[in-house]
Amino acid sequence: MSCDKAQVQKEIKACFDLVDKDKSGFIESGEVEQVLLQYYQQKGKKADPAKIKSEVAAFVKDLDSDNDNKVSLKEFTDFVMQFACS
Ligand SMILES: [Ca+2]
Ligand SMILES: [Ca+2]
Repeated sequence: MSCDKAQVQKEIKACFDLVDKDKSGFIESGEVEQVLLQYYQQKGKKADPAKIKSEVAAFVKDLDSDNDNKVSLKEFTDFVMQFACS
């Protein structure tokens, strides 16, 4: 797979904007929970809100390098880039 960084960054931004429903410029844990709940609903699976909450908390903790409990576009991009261009 080729790695066009500009293209990957564009896709990351589009994905970020999709999750950042309130357009605050940050992904908050509540927004990720909404996305996961919607995903489970679409798949017709029963979602366990407590399980989702703990999964999202772990996910945000992983990405949140400055510990403000939300994920900036830069944190999100840095994280995805590790996998996208290796
Ligand atoms: Ca937000
Ligand atoms: Ca952060």
